[in-house]
Amino acid sequence: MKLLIAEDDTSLRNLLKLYLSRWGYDVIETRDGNEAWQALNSEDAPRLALLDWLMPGLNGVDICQRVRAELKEPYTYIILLTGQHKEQDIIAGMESGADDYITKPFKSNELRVRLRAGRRILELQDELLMAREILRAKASRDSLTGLWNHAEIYRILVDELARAQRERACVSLIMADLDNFKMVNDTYGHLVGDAVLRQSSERMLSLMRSYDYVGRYGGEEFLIVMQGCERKDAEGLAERLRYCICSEPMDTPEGMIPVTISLGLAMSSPDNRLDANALVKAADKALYRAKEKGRNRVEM
Ligand code: GH3
Ligand code: MG
Ligand code: MG
Ligand code: MG
Ligand code: MG
Repeated sequence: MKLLIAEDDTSLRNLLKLYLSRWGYDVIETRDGNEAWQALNSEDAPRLALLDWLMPGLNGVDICQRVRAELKEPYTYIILLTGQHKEQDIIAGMESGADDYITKPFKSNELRVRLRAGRRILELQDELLMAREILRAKASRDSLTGLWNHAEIYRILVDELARAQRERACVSLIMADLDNFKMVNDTYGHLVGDAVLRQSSERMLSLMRSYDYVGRYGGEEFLIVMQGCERKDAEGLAERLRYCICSEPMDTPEGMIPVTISLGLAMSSPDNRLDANALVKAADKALYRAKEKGRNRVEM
């Protein structure tokens, strides 16, 4: 693990380096506060720091304050190692944002275990950050299909519309809904219905370009957000989506089940800007027409 030392006293710095290297740390030496701050504020900075208080440039307490104010994540664990040993010094040092405080002359065994305690804190923080990442990723996905969920696909649509407006571009939206899906459930049961939903999602995903988005908007209803102005591109994709569902029956535990899908297409363009709500409504209307006209078709 990388560890930063900031110490202006050369012999003490060398002694520290000797110990720390022996304990397995990858030591970064700095001689003054400005150098130390730069190292802590760099790419891939050390997350464990052993700071002297009195040294040229920024002092150890200044650095603590600056780290806490400006470097939020990942956390930097700071130990002040200083000759200032009065009670009010310790209080001021800890209040500046230090995690621990050791007075000189230091005892090497004590330093070793205090550093180990710091590493434990950093490991816990890493676990928390990872858990938060996983939760975030999960919170935006539909658990059955792995597609973007209702809230996320709507958020994506809002973002894409804002971007399209800045870039004077278009956004196309497809609302798609499996046909007579209630009958699949009623005939084969809910689990088979779920299998059909998963397989339909997989097929649709396999057609998507990297910059298109497909989300599960409701039960058996999907939203597909596409960039681009070409009506025939959007219609082409909608038609391919329709075809990928009906071309082969779904493979389920209850056998092969034929399924079809209806799709409604709407577009927001520089000549006719729609907001997310209006665009969803327009796609929904088009979908309704596709249902009325007999299902398994695209309308716009
Ligand atoms: P239409 O062609 O007009 O869309 O008819 P439909 O039967 O597909 O539409 P309807 O709205 O009448 O029924 C939708 C069905 O989708 C009813 C509901 O039980 C089912 N459904 C919704 N979510 C899920 C799900 O997560 N799993 C399963 N298995 N079924 C679901
Ligand atoms: Mg000093
Ligand atoms: Mg319906
Ligand atoms: Mg349906
Ligand atoms: Mg529906």
